[in-house]
Amino acid sequence: MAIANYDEKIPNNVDLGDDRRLKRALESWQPNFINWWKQMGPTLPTDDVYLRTAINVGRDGWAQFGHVAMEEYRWGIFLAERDANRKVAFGAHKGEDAWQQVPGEYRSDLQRLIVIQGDTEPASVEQQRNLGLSAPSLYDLRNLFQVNVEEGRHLWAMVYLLHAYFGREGREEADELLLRNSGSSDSPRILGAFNEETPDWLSFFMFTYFTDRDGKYQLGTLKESAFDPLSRTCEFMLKEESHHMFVGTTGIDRVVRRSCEVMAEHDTYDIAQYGAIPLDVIQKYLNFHYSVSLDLFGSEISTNAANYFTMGLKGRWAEEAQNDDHILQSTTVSVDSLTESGVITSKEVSALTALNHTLRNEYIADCRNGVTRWNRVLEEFGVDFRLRLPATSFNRRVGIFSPIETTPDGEILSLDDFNSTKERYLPTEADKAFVRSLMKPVYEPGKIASWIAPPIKGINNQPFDYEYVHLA
Ligand code: BYC
Ligand code: FE
Ligand code: FE
Repeated sequence: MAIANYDEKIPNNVDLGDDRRLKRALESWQPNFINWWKQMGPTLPTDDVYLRTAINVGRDGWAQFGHVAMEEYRWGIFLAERDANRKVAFGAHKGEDAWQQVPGEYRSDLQRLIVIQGDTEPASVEQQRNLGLSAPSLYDLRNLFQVNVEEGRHLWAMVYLLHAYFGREGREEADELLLRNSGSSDSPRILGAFNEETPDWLSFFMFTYFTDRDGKYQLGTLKESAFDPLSRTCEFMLKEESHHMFVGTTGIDRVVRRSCEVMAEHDTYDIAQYGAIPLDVIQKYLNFHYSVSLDLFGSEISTNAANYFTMGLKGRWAEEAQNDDHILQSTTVSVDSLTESGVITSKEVSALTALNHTLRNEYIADCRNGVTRWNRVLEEFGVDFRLRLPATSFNRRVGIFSPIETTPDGEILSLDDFNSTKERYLPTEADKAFVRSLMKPVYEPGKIASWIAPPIKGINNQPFDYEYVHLA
């Protein structure tokens, strides 16, 4: 197992020291990254944070914990170990050796996928930059910063590929990744969800639950890529990703739990007055974040997706576990569709063009697990309310449902009816202002804000009242 080399300016397990040109190119990108981090990264000044840093790519002991100044975090390049016998598992090149270089004919498509993936990583750091100012506890503050530094490392992962395999164009794209900004009117981030705001911690937990989970599924498909360096880098990113989703799952769990406690204490659903978040507001936030995350899967029927698969660039979730020919030229599946008169139905299409839809279904099934878990908290407290995922047709901007509006139950509404009732389904300005009003920072070790329950345990066996962050 290659141990990461930490003597280098850029920690890595890719023998960067042996490639002077590449090393120099990345070292000249590095100050731009640091500059971006200072301009667009976390705004709360800190001395140090109890962070996990990747040190090894194996199963055990891959990370080490310690207090570090965030600007000195060792963002590095780590690829999962190479399997010299790896074969392409799907598409037209199925059975051939995995590629160590980029085939010329696929260069621009592959570069595009890597740029889109890379663009989301710094976008999320930008979206979350002000959250440190209102953290509910030092434990949560530390988790936010952990997510932020790792998303920064995921940007490094994509920039490494662009620099190492895509020549001058790749280097230009790497520069551009630091120039687009979330929510910017003249140079926004590429995908819709990454230009939305994450102005409060309820949004942050929803984002890490629903949007980071799109990351899990997209990285899972890129991990199958015939282009081996992409596959290996995604495999390692997925390891870090599970903590991001843990933050989301447990974050929402703790919000729901606290709301239940306050409801039980005062025997009412009307808990805003007691500084807790009403369940219907939580549901509206869920509706929003889930629907914009569904948009990240692209159109249900996509020739891009079919081509990526056939070319071998992007596989399916758990490709090798799929029980078919892995070529899909003659397979059909049923996908959602709309009739001419706008009625929701389904139709049979080629499995190849439906790959976005198929992946989205895997994602939806995974999302249900969180909802089930949060509903167990409601059950535990004897509360009748249940959280649920809205219909796939609800609040969509991408894909077949984008021309219509529906209720969360999937009932079609006219645009007027939707606009006049949407305050029941989506966070209103008043809801957002209320949630923001609760976001008072709590920086004392062991203390927690009124609207969220403490975690069951701390990070890396430290207690909840550990000094996870030292403020400047
Ligand atoms: N917003 O055939 P279509 C993560 C574009 S998250 C704006 O429907 P396709 C993370 C599309 O580009 C994971 N534009 O879709 C999470 C195309 O444009 P062109 C990110 C959109 O191509 C939290 C056109 O519409 N990784 O890691 O099959 C924190 C028609 O495209 C959107 C990836 O997404 C949208 N939502 O699929 C931090 C993986 N959707 O080519 C990080 C790489 C579509 O006509 N990307 N368009 O100009 C992909 O695999 C695909 O590009 C997509 C779209 C799945 C995104
Ligand atoms: Fe990421
Ligand atoms: Fe993430």
